[in-house]
Amino acid sequence: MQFEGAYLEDGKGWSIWDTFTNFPGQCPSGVMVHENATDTIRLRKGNVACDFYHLYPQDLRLAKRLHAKNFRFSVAWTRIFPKGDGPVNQAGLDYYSKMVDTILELGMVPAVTLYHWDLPEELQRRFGGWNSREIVPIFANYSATVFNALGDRVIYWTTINEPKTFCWEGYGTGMHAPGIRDPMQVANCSMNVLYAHAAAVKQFRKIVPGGKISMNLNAEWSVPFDSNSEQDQEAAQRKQDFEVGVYADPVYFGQFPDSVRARVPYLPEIPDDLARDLAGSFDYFALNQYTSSYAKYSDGSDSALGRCDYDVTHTGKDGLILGEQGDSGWLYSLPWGFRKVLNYVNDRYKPAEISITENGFNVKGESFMTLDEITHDTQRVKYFQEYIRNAVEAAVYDNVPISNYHAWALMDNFEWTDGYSKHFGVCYTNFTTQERILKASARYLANTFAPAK
Ligand code: PNW
Repeated sequence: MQFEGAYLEDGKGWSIWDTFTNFPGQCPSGVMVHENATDTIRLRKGNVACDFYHLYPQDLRLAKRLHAKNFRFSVAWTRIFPKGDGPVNQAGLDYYSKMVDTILELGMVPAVTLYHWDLPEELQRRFGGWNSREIVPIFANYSATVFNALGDRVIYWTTINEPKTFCWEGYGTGMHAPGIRDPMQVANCSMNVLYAHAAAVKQFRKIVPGGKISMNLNAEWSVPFDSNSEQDQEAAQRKQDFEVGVYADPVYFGQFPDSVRARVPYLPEIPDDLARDLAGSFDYFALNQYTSSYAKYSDGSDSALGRCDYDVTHTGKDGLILGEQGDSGWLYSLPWGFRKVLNYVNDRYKPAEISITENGFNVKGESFMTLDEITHDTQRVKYFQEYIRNAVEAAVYDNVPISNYHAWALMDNFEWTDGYSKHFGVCYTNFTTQERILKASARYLANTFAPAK
């Protein structure tokens, strides 16, 4: 969705993000994608985006030129099953098969994500998408179809990207597609994500015996607002429980965290059969890490899965701001927070390996800058420099088993509800000409990951 465009080509079906962007304000929440340019109709939508669908051979060469060793992409469910299930669209499978071949020919390692939020619209209409258990066998069937098509060449897989983000924003706040505001549906979504992951992994073991699979979880580091306050310390842990623990604890420990069970009465327990299926279903831990925040105790009348009994703030007790601010309201650069999160995940879950599947930054005010200013992205260079150093320190001094690092993102792309107003690329994308122009951060990563001479 964020890169491909070609939203109706070669048999692709309609996704909930196609609806959200092409019918602005018509979802239940009434939320509209941000428009920041003159050509607002085109820019609100992901219909064209980076046109990666057509331009991927040159974009993959670009990644290779920047010394990328790994290339992560997601499969659009609607290209494989235009209506979510039913007849398979061979053109979609062929497309991703060629993509994998191209990545391998260039000597890079592909990592495939099956679900990065673009649910087939038909499944949302038929039974409410992730709100219904009906999604589980349908997701497993879609996954099996892709495993069969690419499993002979792809080792690294993830089923679902950032369930916390899309369950909460899609079904809780309505800020993302399908634009629903119902805390109950956040709980259903989270539960169904776990069932769907477990069902997909069962297929995976049969079809791709040598492969490795996981789920991409996003984790912030959480600093107690007042380090002397026990309540704030507990709030910081609670934030990890609600954001990471909801998905990782059932996999590693067979149950939701206690703090979550105590506070979300309408969240069911993990039944034994699900716990059994989830056990061992993360061959590695796929971590998306961007930011950190202060956690502060609040008596939380807002008792939903997305946020509970804690407040998040970016300004600390003495007015101290936690790291340098990015362009997105939630994004603050706290390099040592990265090392903390890596250690937190390693200590709590003891994964065999951690693959960093996303890490990146947007520069404050970038969409209002001249091209010259954009390409001199000192703040982003500094972010990568310090974050990568902290990952290396985690690996070397703390013995955290980090196996891969994927920067987010190769180029500016469609940033969900922020449309084209927020830029995470290390290459600038000209959305009119589809030209990619290297920013300093692209050269920085290229130098950092260049093979030793
Ligand atoms: C991720 N947070 O979302 C998504 O996986 C990407 O699709 C997206 O483009 C990228 O990060 C940048 O936003 C996140 O609050 C959303 O920490 C929120 C957070 C982290 C990642």
